[in-house]
Amino acid sequence: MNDVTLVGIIMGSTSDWDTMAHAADVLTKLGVPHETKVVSAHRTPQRLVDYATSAVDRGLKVVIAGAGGAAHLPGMVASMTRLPVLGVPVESKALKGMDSLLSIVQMPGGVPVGTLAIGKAGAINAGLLAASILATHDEALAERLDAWRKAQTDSVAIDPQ
Ligand code: RP5
Repeated sequence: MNDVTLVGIIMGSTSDWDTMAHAADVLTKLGVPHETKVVSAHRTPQRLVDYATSAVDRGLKVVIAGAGGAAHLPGMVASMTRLPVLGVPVESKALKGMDSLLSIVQMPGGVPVGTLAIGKAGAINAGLLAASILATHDEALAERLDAWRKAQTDSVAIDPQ
């Protein structure tokens, strides 16, 4: 995409991509310029600092951060930028993502992370929520989002079988 990147989708590992790809897919469908990067809070801490502290100056408007296990990535990013940070708990093998969820959702008051559901649903909704935030100041995007929701509504069968 040639337009200025508005949403940064970051994740702690390449193993998170299968989940976080759903956020990217939603943003692609809605025509929202975005980027995807691996930024690990514990394996690449300097990359995390550089990403979070440069996000505003680079023109990003929303950050979506997905991580699993002791998922401190969203909270650490939020501590270093005033941009809205949406956290996606990635499903972990050992605890099915409950560890990721509790790590992300229980931010002490003062540094918010908007936490979504565990896994695919959370990634999809993070993409939609990022688009909703941007649509408050982008009428064309608001119309695309309305159309997306209408198509979803129209696709729901009334007959269960
Ligand atoms: C976290 O640890 C990542 O977000 C990932 O969900 C989890 C496992 O990472 P890998 O060991 O698969 O790289 O940092």
